[in-house]
Amino acid sequence: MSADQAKANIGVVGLAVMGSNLARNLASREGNTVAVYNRTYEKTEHLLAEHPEAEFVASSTYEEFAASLSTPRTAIIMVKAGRGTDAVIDELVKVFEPGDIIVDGGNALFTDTIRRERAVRETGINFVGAGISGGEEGALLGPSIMPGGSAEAWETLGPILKSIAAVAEGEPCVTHVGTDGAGHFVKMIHNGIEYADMQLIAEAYDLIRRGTGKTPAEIAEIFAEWNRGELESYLIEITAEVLKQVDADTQKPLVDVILDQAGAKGTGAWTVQTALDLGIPVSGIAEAVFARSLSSKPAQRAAASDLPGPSEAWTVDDADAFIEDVRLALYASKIVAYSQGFDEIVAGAEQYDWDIKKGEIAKIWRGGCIIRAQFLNRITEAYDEDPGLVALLTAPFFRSALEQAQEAWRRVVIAATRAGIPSPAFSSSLSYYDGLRADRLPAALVQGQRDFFGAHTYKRIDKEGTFHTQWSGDRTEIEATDTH
Ligand code: NBP
Repeated sequence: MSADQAKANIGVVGLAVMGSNLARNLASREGNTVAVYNRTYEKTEHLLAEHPEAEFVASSTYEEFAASLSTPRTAIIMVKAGRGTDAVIDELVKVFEPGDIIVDGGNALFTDTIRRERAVRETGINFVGAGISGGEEGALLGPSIMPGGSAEAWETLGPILKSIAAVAEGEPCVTHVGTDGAGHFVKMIHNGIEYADMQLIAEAYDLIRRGTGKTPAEIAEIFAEWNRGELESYLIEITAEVLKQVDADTQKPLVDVILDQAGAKGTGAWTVQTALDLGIPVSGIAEAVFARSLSSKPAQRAAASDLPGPSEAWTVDDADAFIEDVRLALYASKIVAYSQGFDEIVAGAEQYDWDIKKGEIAKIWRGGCIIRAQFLNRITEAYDEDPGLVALLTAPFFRSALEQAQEAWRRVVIAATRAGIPSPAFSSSLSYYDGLRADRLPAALVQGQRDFFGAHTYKRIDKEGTFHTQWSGDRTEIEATDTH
């Protein structure tokens, strides 16, 4: 940076695909001058050469970078999550001053963000963990942004983030989610729901293809049609594009040439691990994570490939009716995935003492992120009508959607089971729905078993208190308090 360059009002550290696009997005907004820094300076030079119009203020050291920013300094870190983030924070803390703001826009685990926020706060510097969704296109044109951190930091940061966020129905897709790790927590849940949504769409495609014999290009048309209805969403839209694609080398549908082993970067697994700790059943998300794991076990799949399946071949009698059933099953299972995701948000907010507005979260996911969908408006309405809603799927709108879909949903799961077609997300979502609505669950028997082998006690439906049966001998029941 030369001495005569203007001071920048915002900085970006980390100029790989996300950081450079976010820096360009910031630079394109009125009134912003953007300072940039990358560990490997060649990347900075490359960005400057490619985008002179952005008028970046570049630095090759952290000291220069800090000096290039007006105070209070604000810098967004966009580096590989984990050790890279810690390394950059350590450097920034040395050159920043109390009142400055460090934002981590990477995909950090929320518990790391809680730890980092606590440590940085001791220096008087504000630390904000902000989930940023939407991939490289979102970073450039407008992402959905989920910032945590203090209310004081949000005051400075809010206007800047609002200026670069996606806009949905006239509203910027950013809100102050809650303190410390709340933003990264909500981003994690976003990604978990994304896993479930993608798996459900994949199952729908597989069932239609195998049940009706339609080609990927024909199924692309079906998805394009669905995208004009209640399933309208980015993921349905891009699914139609992917299915339409023909491989230039083989002239086959590209989807038939792609190796059927799905990768994962870990945020889906975090969602499930956290849900296990919080005791929240996110079965749709978990099955989506496990389906990717199963797909990526070629040795086991090869060894099991000659295990028997159903003896009869399967085709559906009425293709149009079956496709409509699959659409309804997809919609119902999607409602379950979102309901489970929001359950986890509620449990996380309770556990970590965050005041998270569920309706606001659904609103900021309407644009700029991978799970953007029409459907999110219905979620906002549901929480606006009843902020204490105990389960999203019981809200009037979703209740009636499930009522309309449930028979079709069952037909699809039955057909898939008979035909030996894996549909883990469809079927686990239906089981969850049936479990939740059941008058009585076999959990009573589980309690009996637990009491039998471990004297874990049980409660009764007809009396207050805690009980234990003496399973050997005369099998009498005693109030558990008497056993102590
Ligand atoms: P990467 O995750 O590939 O990280 C590369 C960047 O990290 C480079 O700038 C690299 O500097 C820097 N870096 C590393 Br690696 N270790 C460092 C260290 N010890 N000190 C300083 N810098 C270090 O970049 P990305 O794909 O642009 O993603 C950035 C963040 O955004 C990640 O946390 C990612 O999870 C998140 N995110 C990505 C997407 C997406 O679609 N890609 C979407 C949403 C969020 P170098 O040039 O010197 O190696």
